[in-house]
Amino acid sequence: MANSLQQTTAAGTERVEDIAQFDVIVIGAGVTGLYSLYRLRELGFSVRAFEEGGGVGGTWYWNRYPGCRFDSESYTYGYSFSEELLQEWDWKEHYSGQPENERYLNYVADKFDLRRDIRLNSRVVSAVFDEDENRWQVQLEDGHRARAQFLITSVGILSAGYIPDFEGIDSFKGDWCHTGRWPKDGMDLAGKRVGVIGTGATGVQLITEIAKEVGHLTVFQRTANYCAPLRNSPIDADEQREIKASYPEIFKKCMETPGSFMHQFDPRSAMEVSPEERLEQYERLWAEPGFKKWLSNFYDVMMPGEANEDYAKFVRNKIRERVNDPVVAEMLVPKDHMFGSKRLPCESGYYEVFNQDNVLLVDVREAPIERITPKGVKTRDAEYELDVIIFATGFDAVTGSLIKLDIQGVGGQTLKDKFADGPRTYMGISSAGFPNLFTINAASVGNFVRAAEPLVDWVSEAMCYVRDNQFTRISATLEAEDAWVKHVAEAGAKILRTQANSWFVGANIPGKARVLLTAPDSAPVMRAKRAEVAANGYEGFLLQ
Ligand code: NA7
Repeated sequence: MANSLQQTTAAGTERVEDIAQFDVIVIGAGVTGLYSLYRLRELGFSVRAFEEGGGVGGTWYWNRYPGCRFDSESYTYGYSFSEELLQEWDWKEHYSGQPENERYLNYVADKFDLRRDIRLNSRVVSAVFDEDENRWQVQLEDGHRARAQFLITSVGILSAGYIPDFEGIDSFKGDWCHTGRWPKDGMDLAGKRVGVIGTGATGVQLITEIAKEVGHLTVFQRTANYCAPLRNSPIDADEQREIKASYPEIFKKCMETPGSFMHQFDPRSAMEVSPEERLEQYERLWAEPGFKKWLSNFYDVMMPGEANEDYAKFVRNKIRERVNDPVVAEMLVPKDHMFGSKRLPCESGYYEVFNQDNVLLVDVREAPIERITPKGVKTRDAEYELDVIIFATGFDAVTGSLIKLDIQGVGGQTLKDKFADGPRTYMGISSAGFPNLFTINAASVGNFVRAAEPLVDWVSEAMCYVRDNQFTRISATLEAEDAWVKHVAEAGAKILRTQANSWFVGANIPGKARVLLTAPDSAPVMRAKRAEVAANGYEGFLLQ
């Protein structure tokens, strides 16, 4: 019996029939997991969600570091499936903060009575496909098991935290943490000597906020980022009414754009217009909130080439204008990667932090961190004494959280082995040899909720198709998978996101294969492709 699970375990012999059985197991109760649970239940599936955290919310449960907030407009980030929910929920700020976002997802869980099918504090340690029964068996850290025909990994793309393998972390006498595991009770930073390693979107938000209370702040920066003002503000009563009245238009706009954000590119090239007109547009958009600065700008600002470099120069000068010390300013000006090739942090006073007397910027590209000592951080050039170290060092994106699940498919093949040279999937969703597994976290593109809803709808319909046609298995064919992997490499090579060393291509993790981890195509193209696949009887999938 190849790979079938005889239930002789360390705990004794357990009959398969005694293990909890479901139609679908969903791993993760964040934005995508909650909607998967809702949708699949509506379609008559029995579902159980396992969530590692002590509460629902995923990203918005774990990332409770000071300053954590949306960088896309709050009202584009909510679920669209319930008009009642849309009308009931008042987003308080244009770019809502983590506490409110976590409250929102808890509100959704309560409103739709999702909690009864969610098991919290449930870390999945393995998922094994039983080839005889065509069912996945999921094992939790606490010994609990469950079986289901389908398995959905709603584990997020940025959830496996990464801390560089610095020697000596355990010898540090002060407190330390990774931003993605910020303690629920907070960290006591007031008046302390705090060091932050990392200046990505997370570091930028965190540094700006904690600079208000720490005694002294040392920022260890390896790569300067292009950051732009977020310009957040509260939503007043008139705006609230307007937002609630225009949800259909807001969502329609989002669905038409490449990343499902509500901003449309200007169809003109930056290089087609006069320098004066170009600058006028750059300045006008710079004064606006959020992503408009680049997503409503000339279309070629976000493509490798002359327009991109022209805009990069504009942003570099904006940074220089805000920092008093010209030497520090030059350290904060990015020069080694194209504008937009890394995710662009939005900030609310980040650059002014470096004008404070109690803030020190340390260039750890010039003098890398050698180790953590009992007293603090030792770089090639100096030792920095600290009471607290915060690792804002990012995530093992997309595949990291999948590999941690120890997923074993047909013939005992592990997803870890299969993904050794980068993800091998068809459209991010399915991988040959892993039947009835939907790697939904690897298939999202752009604004998360806008991407998640149609994706979950598609996967749910695929499951209905399997159920209604009495199939037992669905998985990508090897041919479809090969073609998709080739497409990701070829199309991916041409886009901005693959041009820098970032989590988009796994380049932030030493030893990880350098491959675009998401689809290279826009959200509308991906939705159209999935619709075509379904219309053609799930072309590219093997149905058994
Ligand atoms: P990011 O964007 O991956 O940023 C991680 C930061 O940590 C970045 O500045 C890294 O420098 C730095 N880092 C990583 N390893 C080291 C070592 N060994 N030494 C010094 N500095 C290091 O993660 P975030 O959490 O900020 O953002 C992730 C996403 O969350 C973001 O894109 C948004 O979509 C939300 P590097 O740039 O690699 O030189």
